[in-house]
Amino acid sequence: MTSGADFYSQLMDEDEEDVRIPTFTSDGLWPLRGRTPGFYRLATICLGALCVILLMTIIAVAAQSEIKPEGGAAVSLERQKQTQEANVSVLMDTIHTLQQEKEELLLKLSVKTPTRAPERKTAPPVVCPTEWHLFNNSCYLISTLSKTWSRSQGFCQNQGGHLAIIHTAEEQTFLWNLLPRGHWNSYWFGITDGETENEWKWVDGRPVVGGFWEVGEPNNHINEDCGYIVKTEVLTRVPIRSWYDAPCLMQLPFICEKEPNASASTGAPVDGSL
Ligand SMILES: *[C@@H]1O[C@H](CO)[C@@H](O)[C@H](O)[C@H]1NC(C)=O
Ligand SMILES: *[C@@H]1O[C@H](CO)[C@@H](O)[C@H](O)[C@H]1NC(C)=O
Ligand SMILES: *[C@@H]1O[C@H](CO)[C@@H](O)[C@H](O)[C@H]1NC(C)=O
Ligand SMILES: [Ca+2]
Repeated sequence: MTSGADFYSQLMDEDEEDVRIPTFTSDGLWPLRGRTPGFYRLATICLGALCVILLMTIIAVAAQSEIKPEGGAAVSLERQKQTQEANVSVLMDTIHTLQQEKEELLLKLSVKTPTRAPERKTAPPVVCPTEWHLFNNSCYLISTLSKTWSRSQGFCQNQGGHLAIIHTAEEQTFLWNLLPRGHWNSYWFGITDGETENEWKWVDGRPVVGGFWEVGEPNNHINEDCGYIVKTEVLTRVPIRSWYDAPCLMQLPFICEKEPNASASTGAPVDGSL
């Protein structure tokens, strides 16, 4: 290995053998002698090369120092990735579990929904059984059978109701409109003065106030203790003057009334003393 001074002296010797130029001094610090343009070029190249080597070394070192922490980061990144993967699988399990729970809940809901529907308080009260007609939250049946007044009441009670109790003109008109016209179509409803003559009472025991009697009725013409509604072919007849009294043992069709949710009793015999 040659020192810098030897290197330069060699260069100088070589230069002296080439083109000789006059020696001169500039500031006396560095005696310059026999310097040629070739020498300067070589020196520049060498210095440049040194600089390049130095630069490369610096870059290499810098790169090394950069790679090292990067390598460490890579390891921690790998660990992080593993943790995240573990976490992801845990999350996937959780999602799977939640989805299963959701499906179970949806299943329960779909099972509950149809059973819940009939439990609603709004729908059933406005629904009457087949053949029964709804008016003002009551159900009415116009019978096709003919019975005595007492047996008619028994039949209605077996259906969970009673012979019709008519308090308003609207109710009276509604029922009248359900009845077919005929020669003397008559239907028992829920009034009687069987206990005390001319003291008319509803089947619930309450007294009849007013009512929709035909003019001149009730007259107890032939011991008539039960009330019926008459609808004939005569179109001038009106529902609010259609009540008559009649003998309770007559076999007639009748009008039952019950609450929309009342259920028919089973097995109870249709009975009556009349
Ligand atoms: C993984 O989950 C744990 C908690 O369960 C949390 O502390 C950690 O930061 C999570 N790791 C990643 C990489 O998300
Ligand atoms: C409907 O029923 C209620 C309760 O029974 C009664 O107070 C009301 O007068 C009735 N309305 C008609 C139009 O019949
Ligand atoms: C009708 O329903 C009401 C309330 O739900 C109840 O109190 C009443 O007893 C029911 N009537 C009949 C005849 O079942
Ligand atoms: Ca009478």
